Amino acid sequence: MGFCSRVCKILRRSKYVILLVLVLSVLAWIAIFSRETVKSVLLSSAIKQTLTKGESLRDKLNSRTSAPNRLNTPPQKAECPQESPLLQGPVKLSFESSLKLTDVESDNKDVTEGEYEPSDCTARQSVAILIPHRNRERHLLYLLHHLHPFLQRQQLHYAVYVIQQAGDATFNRAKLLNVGYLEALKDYNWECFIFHDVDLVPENDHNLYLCDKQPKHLVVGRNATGYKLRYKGYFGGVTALTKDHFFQVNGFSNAYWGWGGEDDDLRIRVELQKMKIVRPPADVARYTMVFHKRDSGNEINKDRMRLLGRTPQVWKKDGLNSCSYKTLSVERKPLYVNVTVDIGKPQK
Ligand code: UDH
Ligand code: MN
Repeated sequence: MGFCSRVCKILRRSKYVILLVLVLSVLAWIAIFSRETVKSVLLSSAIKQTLTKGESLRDKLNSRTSAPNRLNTPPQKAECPQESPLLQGPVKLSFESSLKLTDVESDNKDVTEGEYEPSDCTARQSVAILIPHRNRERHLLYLLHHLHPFLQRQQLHYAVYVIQQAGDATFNRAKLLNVGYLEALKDYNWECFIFHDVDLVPENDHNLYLCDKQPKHLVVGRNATGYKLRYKGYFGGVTALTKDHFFQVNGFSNAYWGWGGEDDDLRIRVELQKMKIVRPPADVARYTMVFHKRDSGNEINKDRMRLLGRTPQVWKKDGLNSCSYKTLSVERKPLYVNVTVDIGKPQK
């Protein structure tokens, strides 16, 4: 018997065993392969989930942009339309002495800790509203009552910050607004800031609380001035500057204690940067100022003309980068974030 026939005999005898081994190994391969496939499908969906989670977290914390496509994932909601379908135009304002904070809170259930975002579309901008404040509770109530629905009709993602000057030293509107900017940015990367007097209530929701390419002045007219611009170059009351505009001019000066001048100082800073102030049409940029007398602690700043003269020389070192303050509390109330701050007092 030759070598071949012996081998052939063995092979013939064990052919069923070999066949069995072959079939089993094929089955084993199929099993292993399909487990790997299931595993990899599960894994990739887990990664995807983590990424989306990370993305929304980062969004929340820092890097929301108005760009529709973030991290190459399709946006969850379509961007809100260029013009909100909810706008009403001129609205009738009411200032009822019976109005209570709890009423305004229950009218605005979709606002949490002062923040709101449309549920059915992605807002075109994220806007922080900064209100300098001391001892004007009634005005604040009227403003919140009108402003929350107004901003919601504009389909904005926004939050309201009230920056409360502690103590009874002379009032400093500009420094409070610098503090508001710095504190609000700790919460979220707001791209647009509205610097807003507490007593000015907008009359027409086509006056958009959005930032433009250039700094925007929103108070062309008010009841108290016959709806005319107070003077050429007036840049007070309510203004809208992007995060970058405001950073570029080093914010407001911290040196204006008492009434007047700080808004003109900001205009000078803006002009020094070759930016151009824009305004909405006069029939839209209308406000009602709740009547008030001059507050004690906010007397006319007699030094303001001198200060305005030195703005071109000092703006780089007097502003956001030199704004020293002590935050006493940050209270997250239903309709606004209340930042109470010690900003010191004027130097002699
Ligand atoms: N503010 C306070 N508390 C104060 C002072 C000022 O909250 O004690 C804030 C508030 O947001 C106010 C803003 O700073 O809207 C500007 O101050 P203002 O309203 O006193 O300034 P305005 O130019 O008034 O409106 C000037 C004096 C009023 C004279 C009245 C005579 N008709
Ligand atoms: Mn006022």
